[in-house]
Amino acid sequence: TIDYDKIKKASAKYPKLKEINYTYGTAGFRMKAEYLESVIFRVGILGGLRSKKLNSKVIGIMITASHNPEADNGVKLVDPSGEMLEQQWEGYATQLANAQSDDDLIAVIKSIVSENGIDESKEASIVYARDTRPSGPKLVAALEEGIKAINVVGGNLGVKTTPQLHYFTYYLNYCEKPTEGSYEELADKLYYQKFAEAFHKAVGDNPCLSPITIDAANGVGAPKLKELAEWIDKINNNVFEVEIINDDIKSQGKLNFNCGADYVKSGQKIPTGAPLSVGDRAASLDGDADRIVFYYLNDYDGTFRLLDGDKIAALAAGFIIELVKTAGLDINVGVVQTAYANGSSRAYLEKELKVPVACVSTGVKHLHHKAQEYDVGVYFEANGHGTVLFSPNALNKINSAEKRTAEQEKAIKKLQALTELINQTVGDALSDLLFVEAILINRQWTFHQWDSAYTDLPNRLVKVVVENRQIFKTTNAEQTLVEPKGLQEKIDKLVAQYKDGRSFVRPSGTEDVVRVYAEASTRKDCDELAFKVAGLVY
Ligand code: 16G
Ligand code: ZN
Repeated sequence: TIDYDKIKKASAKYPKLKEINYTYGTAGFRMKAEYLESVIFRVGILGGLRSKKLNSKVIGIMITASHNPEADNGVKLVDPSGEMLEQQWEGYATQLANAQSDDDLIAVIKSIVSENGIDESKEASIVYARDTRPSGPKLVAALEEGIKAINVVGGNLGVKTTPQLHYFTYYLNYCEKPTEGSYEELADKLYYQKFAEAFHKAVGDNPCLSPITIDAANGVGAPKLKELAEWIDKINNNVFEVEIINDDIKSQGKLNFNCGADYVKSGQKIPTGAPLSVGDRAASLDGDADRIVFYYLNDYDGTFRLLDGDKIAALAAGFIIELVKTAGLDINVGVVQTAYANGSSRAYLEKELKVPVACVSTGVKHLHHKAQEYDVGVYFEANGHGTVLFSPNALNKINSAEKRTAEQEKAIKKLQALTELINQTVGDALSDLLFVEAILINRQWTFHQWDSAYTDLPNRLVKVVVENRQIFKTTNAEQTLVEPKGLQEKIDKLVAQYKDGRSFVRPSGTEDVVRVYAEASTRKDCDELAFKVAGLVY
């Protein structure tokens, strides 16, 4: 049961910083690490309440600030299925974090208990992990105090990628509960085994491609990918050759610094420490290994070519649609994007692949939920976060399909392998890497061949610092401003002056800025449009 006195006493050690107003946003709580101790203590309590509410199912908690600077940190909760915390509970998280005193905190807990009819006597359990940030251990200690205060069983997974935590949370709830071994080791072992085996199945006996260089952003992806690659090699060491760079997780100040997926995507340039030559294949992970973007140098002029989330979606959708057709299955495939998806990628998906495309608001949970509406939902944000969801209906059809010809049988087996190779709980850089590699191996494609499906329109993303970003209100998946009044009409007028012009303005969910996105048929036009729209906003 819940011992409120115990919570109150424990909470006294983690007083809320008076002047800060916390918000559980798109990526959980995220800020300078020194402001987070009280918040993370309270998140431990919230995890306990959530687990009690859901009949003792295991809740996951991840301590990470992803691609943000090393001095930042953050925390998010993961629901039993491995998905993001349910929206209503984000509000509870914010309320708990902002309770000013220990008494206020108790009052908020009691109100959550009564609003949800929570049975206080229910058992509860939580598993938690952190990335490689130096502030991690101290924050884990605060989390453990919170977990203890509400009398919950906690399983420390140690240092893990965010998607590993999601997957293990799902595993504990929906697969066979392991009876021996430490959770910390199992969360690695079960993960490596699953994805290594699925990779071999998906690759079949196709010849392997040239080595790939992975920039691990000096984060947790480095040691995890190294071990995963060893598991793959143990089965057959002739299939996948990876060289990991930016793998220094010991030195301070290196995490995400001038490297990683976010650096490469936003700057459209090569990370430091990556001497890339024409003919090389490379990719960058972010600090918690849930995003990946690929790149190479064009062989005729040596220019940098980015294969971002849009390109991954096109590759994945194209291959899956082909397999579904060959297999003769009645399964619908859909793609979900955000407004940041390049206009050319959407045109390619709709016109060439003839696949329905939905556009939703920024943030993984929006994409994930929309993707669940299709038999097979492919979702990727342009920044490299995404996955493919196979509905129970699709899995059923794939697993029970009649195999009339050898060709059909092959296609069905391949589809089965793909369903196992993609981490369906959340976008996962390591699983996505293997997924992309497996498709390229099956197709025997170079990066250039993959890239040639369509050409991105020149695009520009700029940040505008404004006095109050809350006054910017959007609709239509963030593509249209409803407030401030009149601004959208002005943007529309500007956009109309440029060939293939498109531009939208939205308040950031993670930074105190407004973002302006623009694309147009030429670099010059696109930059001019972005500049002019930013001028309207400022
Ligand atoms: C968060 C989101 C990411 C999104 C980004 C946009 C999750 C887990 N992460 O990092 O998907 O692309 O925010 O940031 O949902 P912005 O609102 O500052 O543009
Ligand atoms: Zn991340």
